Amino acid sequence: MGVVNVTPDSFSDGGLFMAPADAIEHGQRLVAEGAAIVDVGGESTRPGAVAVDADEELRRVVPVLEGLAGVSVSIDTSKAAVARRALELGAELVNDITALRGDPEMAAVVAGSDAYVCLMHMQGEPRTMQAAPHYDDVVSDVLGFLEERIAFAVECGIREERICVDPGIGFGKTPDQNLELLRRLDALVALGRPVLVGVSRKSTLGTILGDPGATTGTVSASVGAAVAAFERGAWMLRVHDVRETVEALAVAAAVGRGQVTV
Ligand code: HH2
Repeated sequence: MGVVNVTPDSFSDGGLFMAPADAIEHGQRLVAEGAAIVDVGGESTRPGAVAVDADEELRRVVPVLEGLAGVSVSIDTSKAAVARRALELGAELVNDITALRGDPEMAAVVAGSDAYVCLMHMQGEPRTMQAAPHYDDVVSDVLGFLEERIAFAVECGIREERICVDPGIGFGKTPDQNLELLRRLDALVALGRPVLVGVSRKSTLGTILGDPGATTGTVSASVGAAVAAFERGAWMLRVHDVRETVEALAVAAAVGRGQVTV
């Protein structure tokens, strides 16, 4: 999954793709580099980010979704109005970092479509989530949350085979908690739903490399994390640097098979 952030303030690429033409070209490039789907988002969720309203989010993403007609697209939003419009424009997946908790109408919008949905774990909300994250056991807590959100989604009429889950790396978690979630990803895989992991360029990677105040991580560190997640059963990786990740995963997969070709 390649990331297309149509935002002025995303943590690693804010402002680079605010012009629709630039965002569209970027999305097409990510597909050419091997992305199976591109995740278009109009609101940053980095720690401390300022919320935007639905009109502004629509203004940012609609021209990009129109320009990416024919490309597999996911919409990164927690607003039902944005998801509804994106689905009309052909989006195949609703990537909701609030796991259907942010907008009371979101579950019905997804249920009324044929779309896939990604349910992500987040403790707190973006503005304050990194203040003092606390868990009894981060893996069991995230697992319990995702089980509850899957049950809620199914109750709302979303078919279980349309649901994927995400541990929400960096969303209300310390670097050690993020690493524990990646290390024990098999516990999430055991839920029986595909697991999406987004660790690309995140600050935990910079912390591992020795900068306690890091706000981002390098491309190489992101690729290392993607391979580690893949080896522990991640089904999709949400990444900014598609070519590098696809090449690394192709090698990791070939080693897993013991054969060059499938
Ligand atoms: N991470 C970000 C945004 N959306 N969605 C899922 N499912 N999983 C993630 O880990 C995830 C996500 C944050 O990354 P980015 O979009 O690059 O930054 P920002 O939120 O600042 O726009």
